[in-house]
Amino acid sequence: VAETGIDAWLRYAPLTGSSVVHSALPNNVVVLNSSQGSPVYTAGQELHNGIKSIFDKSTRVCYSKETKSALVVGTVAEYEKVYGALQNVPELAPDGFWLDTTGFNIQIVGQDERGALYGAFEYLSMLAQGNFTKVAYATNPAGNIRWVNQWDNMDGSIERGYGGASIFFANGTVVSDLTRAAQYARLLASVRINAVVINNVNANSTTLSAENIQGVSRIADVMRPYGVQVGLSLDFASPTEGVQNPVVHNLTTYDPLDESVVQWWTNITDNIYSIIPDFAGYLVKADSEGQAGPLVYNRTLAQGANLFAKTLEPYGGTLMYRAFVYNLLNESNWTEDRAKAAVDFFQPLDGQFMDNTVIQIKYGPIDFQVREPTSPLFASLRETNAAIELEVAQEYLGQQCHLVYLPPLWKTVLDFDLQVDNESSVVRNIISGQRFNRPLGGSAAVVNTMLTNNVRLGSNLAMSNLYAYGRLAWDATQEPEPVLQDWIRLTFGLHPRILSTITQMSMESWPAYLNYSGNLGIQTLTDILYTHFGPNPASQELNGYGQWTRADSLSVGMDRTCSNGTCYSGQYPPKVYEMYESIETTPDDLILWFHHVNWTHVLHSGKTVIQHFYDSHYSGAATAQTFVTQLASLSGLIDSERYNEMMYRQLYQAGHSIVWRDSVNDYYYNMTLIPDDHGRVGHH
Ligand code: GCW
Repeated sequence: VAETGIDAWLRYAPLTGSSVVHSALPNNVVVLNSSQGSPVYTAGQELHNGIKSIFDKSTRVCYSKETKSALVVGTVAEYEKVYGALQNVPELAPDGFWLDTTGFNIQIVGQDERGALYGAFEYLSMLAQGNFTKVAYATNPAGNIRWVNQWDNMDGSIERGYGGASIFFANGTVVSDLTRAAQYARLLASVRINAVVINNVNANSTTLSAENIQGVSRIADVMRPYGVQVGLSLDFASPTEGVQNPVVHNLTTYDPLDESVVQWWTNITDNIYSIIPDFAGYLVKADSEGQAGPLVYNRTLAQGANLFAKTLEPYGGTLMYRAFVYNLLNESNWTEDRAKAAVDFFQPLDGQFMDNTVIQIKYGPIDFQVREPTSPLFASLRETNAAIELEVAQEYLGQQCHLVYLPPLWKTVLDFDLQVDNESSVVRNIISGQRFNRPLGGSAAVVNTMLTNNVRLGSNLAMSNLYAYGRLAWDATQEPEPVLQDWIRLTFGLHPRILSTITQMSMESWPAYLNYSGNLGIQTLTDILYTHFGPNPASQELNGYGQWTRADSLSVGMDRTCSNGTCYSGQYPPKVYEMYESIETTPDDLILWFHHVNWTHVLHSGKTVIQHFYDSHYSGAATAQTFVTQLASLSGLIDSERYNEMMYRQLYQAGHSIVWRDSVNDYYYNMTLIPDDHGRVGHH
């Protein structure tokens, strides 16, 4: 029982009434040319174990050609060596695979070993969902970067505190029991994530000690069988911080153009690759929120990035360099705007980054808010690789105490057309590398995996976000709802009431959270000074963080127009700029992001801004109340361990949504003294 649920969506629960299908499945699994511990070997084990678990059917796993009908898994090269040329298989990209269940043998063939493993997981996902249709198709990833970022600290804590204890680190070193790390890699591989950056972007140079690199190598060892590579976040100032590693000695500078600094990082990178030959690369947060960086030495961000990219290049390693760079600002200046920072810093450097470098861009220009416009930086880098940064960890979005299924939010950005040069420039086609013909690109997501205490991400329902993240990183054209429904069936079984209920709750959850937190593009209105949890609209103002709403008794919103404001709108290509510059064509849901208006301004919807606030806070909180009754309708259909954990959180969300509703409504009522048309606000 202690392990219940660690398998998350890989439970492979027994399917009842499937004996017909069971006997139609081959008795043999043929695993082509695999050594123990390789992804293809893992694929064979997964197929054997999954089929055993779903159908109670024992297959025989063998490692050479079978004359009897078999489930054959391997790479294209091995398959063709053993069985001859594959027919009708479209071109496969790295990590892509071909799945054909129509013939004498079931073919699961990867372009590489990782692709073969992904194909095995895909086939098992079909079987586990009771989907026995005959299929024959190839699938390739939309981007080669499909990474997750852990914000784990060396002391075992996780950035911002709510994520529980790290599964990688404790007391300054890598933990000795890496069972959880391996289980995590298995989950990630099943949704085709190919790398994990294991330490916080607010990095600590002690990660680079000889002892810790050995520890990182042990993590890489347990993840390798799943085709998941390991990467590290770097502290830019490491050369001056006394790193305990005989390959380097302490310097008095970390200037990226200083020869001794270049040598320092070269030694570190060489050392890492000598121990971890398939190391993924580095992630760097520099010159941001107190982190050191090249600007300290008047060097450009590109010069800072290239310092690392050069050392990685001989090994095929990737540098992810974060665009999250901004300065504290002065609120009394009407035209200062943190939202402009990323383009201001990075656009002038377009073309100066090396080809193994990817600029990792948060989806919106501020910081993982409940709704933001698409970061204009995606339109500004044409000669530089780009990836989107999402956040599974729900930092500002209820921290997994609230159900918020995030893909509908992510899709507002992934599907947004930036119309660069008046040509279709949808974000998902920019990050895939397709739009600007870039060699690298993709997605990264911040994940606070808490695989301890028998609860993942601290919440069973929150796991849908990790699952869907992987699915969308592979193919962002997919819709949030069918992806969610795969997850529901894999996690909770095939009962139709479970499917419809959890679908409805999840699909209603982001709009509900949006409604009872920050509407109309005003941002989340959560506390931004301390906890990033719970309502605190006042915290947006009177500080340099630049998340201002500029609310007063008469009016609200950031004027980001070029005609009268910060001219953030001017960072978009012409068509998008025109839409946001004009109040007439700005959609209601971003009106306060782009315009400063009276509280009595009438929206396209016909409501005033203040009445929209009052109403949506009531309707959002009302929806959250229904999550309790919806979930209650599943009592007895889900094991009590998971049901109780979910109900505990839904009761919390129901109560906390009312706290949100009343805090925000009262705050603005007290500020404006404008009565609610329905008489609910301001009378208690
Ligand atoms: O939102 C902010 C968080 C920081 C985080 C930072 C970042 C890792 O408050 O905790 O630091 O974003 O993304 O770098």
